[in-house]
Amino acid sequence: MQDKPLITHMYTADPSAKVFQGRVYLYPSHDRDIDKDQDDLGTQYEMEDYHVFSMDSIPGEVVDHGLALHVDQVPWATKQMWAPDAMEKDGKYYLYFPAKDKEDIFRVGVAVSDQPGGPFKAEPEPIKEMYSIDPAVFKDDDKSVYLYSGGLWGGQLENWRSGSFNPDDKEPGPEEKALCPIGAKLKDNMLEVAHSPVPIQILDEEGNPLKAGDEDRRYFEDPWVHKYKDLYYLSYSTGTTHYLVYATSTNPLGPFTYRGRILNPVLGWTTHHSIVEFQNRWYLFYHDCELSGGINHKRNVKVREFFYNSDGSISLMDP
Ligand code: FUB
Repeated sequence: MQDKPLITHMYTADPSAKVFQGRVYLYPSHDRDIDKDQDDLGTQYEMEDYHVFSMDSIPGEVVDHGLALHVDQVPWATKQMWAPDAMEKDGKYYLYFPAKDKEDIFRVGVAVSDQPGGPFKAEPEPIKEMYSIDPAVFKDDDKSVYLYSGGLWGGQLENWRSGSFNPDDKEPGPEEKALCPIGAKLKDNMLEVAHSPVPIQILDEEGNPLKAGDEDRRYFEDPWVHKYKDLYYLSYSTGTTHYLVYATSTNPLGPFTYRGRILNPVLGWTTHHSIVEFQNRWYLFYHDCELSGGINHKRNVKVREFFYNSDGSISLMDP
């Protein structure tokens, strides 16, 4: 049976799912219903605000909690409020989001609320040392929280190869080591990283780093970390080849070993997801462009239950 769009009164994408207060909360991008030419830098993704959604069961009614944060409420940001994620600590909720600053550089910001549905109040400055797009937050069993980010092309990950932002830094050549997402533990205040972000290495089955030319497997964007039976899973999008794939590790900051594909390409260029356990079942949230008939910047989120194999592997799904 084909999955159905979960939200139909607006376009939504990049669904980060988290369980708070017994409900599953969705933190998606809010795609705008505007006409735009497409380019490789993603200027068509001109989003300017976030709405948060929640459900008490899957399937179930999806509640729209209204405007959670608008770019005009973020002192340092100017445009492109792309894929966010959220985390709870001590009864407060933290929304992590990327946006371009006044110099057109993607930074990662954080905004705080007393409620998982918002509204959120943005910190005056972006998180120091974090950069690029697609922040994802993972809380380990010992309550340590890790923040990941990174996306190629419009996400500017390759522009940081020399250690600071340089628009002339390019992707590595096909035989060179692929670029990796970055990750860092957060301080207890949830507003700062506890150390400089490190590259999250992704290795092949022989222990060699994936190469940039290995486009079926190498990292492009959309990092997501979850834990299943003591193993950490890093899942991500391969971008140009449009797969969702995963790698596993015994450490939340890696190195991870590539394991396989999770989802075949969807209708639309981007593929972006999250994985969450809710009411003792595991779900994959993802998006496609069904509602718009395939317009890349007008997407809709979907959900699918999945099952682990006995060896902890995840079988390939078709959208
Ligand atoms: O929604 C804008 C961008 O498209 C996201 O940041 C990427 O992951 C891709 O889904």
